[in-house]
Amino acid sequence: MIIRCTLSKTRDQALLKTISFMGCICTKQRLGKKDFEALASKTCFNAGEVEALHLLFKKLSSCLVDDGFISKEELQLALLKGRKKQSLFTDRIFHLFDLKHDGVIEFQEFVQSLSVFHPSAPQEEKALFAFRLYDIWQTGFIGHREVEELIWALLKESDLILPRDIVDTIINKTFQEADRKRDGKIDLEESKSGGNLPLGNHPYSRI
Ligand SMILES: [Ca+2]
Ligand SMILES: [Ca+2]
Repeated sequence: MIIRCTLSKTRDQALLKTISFMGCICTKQRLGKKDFEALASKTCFNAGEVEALHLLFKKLSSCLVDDGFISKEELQLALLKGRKKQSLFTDRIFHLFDLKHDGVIEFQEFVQSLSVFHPSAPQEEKALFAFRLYDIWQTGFIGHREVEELIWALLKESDLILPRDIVDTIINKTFQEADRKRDGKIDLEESKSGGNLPLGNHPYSRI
């Protein structure tokens, strides 16, 4: 009996290993020049840049589990210089990059999302990204509390220490400039028409 159980366990482990290996093969995309060109045509990058992003993607998506996808934990490791911890800012970035909302970032989502940070990306796209980043509770507008939470998270992750009154000044200035209707919240329309939301020099812009 003991021998049978052991044999069965070994067989199951071997089967699991095979399945997981097959899973890796199935999910990892083998991309060629045409794929890079196709993605380039939908984004602000050229085919060479998409190919370079593919190398970066392979590195990021394999840092914990080499499965062809970037998990939230892998994004955290990339953005937070190897520190594995929960972070509001990374959560928001992951949420925005995971366009299909299936819990992982695939290569197409990675390239499409990073395209927003390209210098030639339309200002409207940049404003929409920043708006969705700050609209933490997805209410369709941004309140003081959301800007405050995100700025503190951003500062913490960048190892920057700023006194509270300076952070308050940043928030107040943001609202003075963006909240044109003076109702204490920033909607998408206000955000698009030039209300710059503070993003700072967070490492996400350098990945
Ligand atoms: Ca992975
Ligand atoms: Ca996804």
